[in-house]
Amino acid sequence: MVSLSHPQPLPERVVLLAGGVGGARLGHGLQAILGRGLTIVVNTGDDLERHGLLVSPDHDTVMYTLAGLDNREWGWGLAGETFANAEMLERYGEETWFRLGDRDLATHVVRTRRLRAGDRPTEVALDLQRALGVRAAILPMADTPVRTQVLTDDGWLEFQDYFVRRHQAPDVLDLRFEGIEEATATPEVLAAFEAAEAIVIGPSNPFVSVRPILAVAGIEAALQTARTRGVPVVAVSGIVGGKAIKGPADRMLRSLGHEATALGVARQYTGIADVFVLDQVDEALAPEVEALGLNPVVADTLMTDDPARERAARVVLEAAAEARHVGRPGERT
Ligand code: FO1
Repeated sequence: MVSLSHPQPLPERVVLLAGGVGGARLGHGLQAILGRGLTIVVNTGDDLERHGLLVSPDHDTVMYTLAGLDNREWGWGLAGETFANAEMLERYGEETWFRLGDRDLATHVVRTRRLRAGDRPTEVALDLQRALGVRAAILPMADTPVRTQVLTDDGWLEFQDYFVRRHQAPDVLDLRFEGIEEATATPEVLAAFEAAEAIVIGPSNPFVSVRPILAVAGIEAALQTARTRGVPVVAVSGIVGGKAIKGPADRMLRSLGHEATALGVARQYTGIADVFVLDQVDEALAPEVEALGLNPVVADTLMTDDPARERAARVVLEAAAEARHVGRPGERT
């Protein structure tokens, strides 16, 4: 058990691995404390093309959240969004099951124009973020396309077809990341890991948000190299009381043969994380998390509003500071 007895100086340069909503909320709390010291490596496996435009849902969810523009009701998209364009697209017979709001559309128009002009996705992403006043850096996990697909009884489905169009109804029996063989960590991602004083794995889905990031050539190696340098890796459970805060992670854990608990998530991070933050409702699981070789930290992890986001972020940073202090990380587990 990590005792938060005497406060250690908090890490100032932090890398957060994030998927959608859960990772975005923790990132928002971390940015409030770290500002430009925060770099978020975001999953791009959920990306898709709609109406000829490239949409990057996890990146955009994180960007809007860190810009303070996020739609708090849905967890994705923009606050105050309207859908006049979607209504017109429907009149033309376009499929609008993946609904692009009028303001959100500007993001995809600018992104697509610049990609067609030959700009790198990372440069485009950083410019979009700066325009919205985001202080952290949100880096795509790779600059080449990766597309997550899930195997169901209806065969292999593109991620958003499964997630949105079919409302996550089918059980997920397997995963694959199309294009992952060609994907390599960008110079910006590698530089962020080299400079990191702590690495955080957000409360995102371990399979479709975190695993694609770690599958990009060079990223898991960069994480492990940082660990041997004494940089702690702190993972946060997205499963609380056996339920996913948002999305299908609990069902996916079960359908992929794991237990849908914080312990089931912790098992995904053995050999990767040094500390595992679980919610107070799951306190009884702490000894079993410790038995996996992860230092359990029990805290209130529900990020219902901005102060809660910052509180959760501070817990994570204090746990990292403590872990770095006791020289825990880097021990070959
Ligand atoms: N989620 C939905 O459930 N329905 C939608 O129509 C939808 C549209 C959408 C448009 C842009 C965007 O960035 C995200 C959008 N999402 C929608 C959420 C998205 O499917 C998820 O946030 C991520 O892919 C999961 O991390």
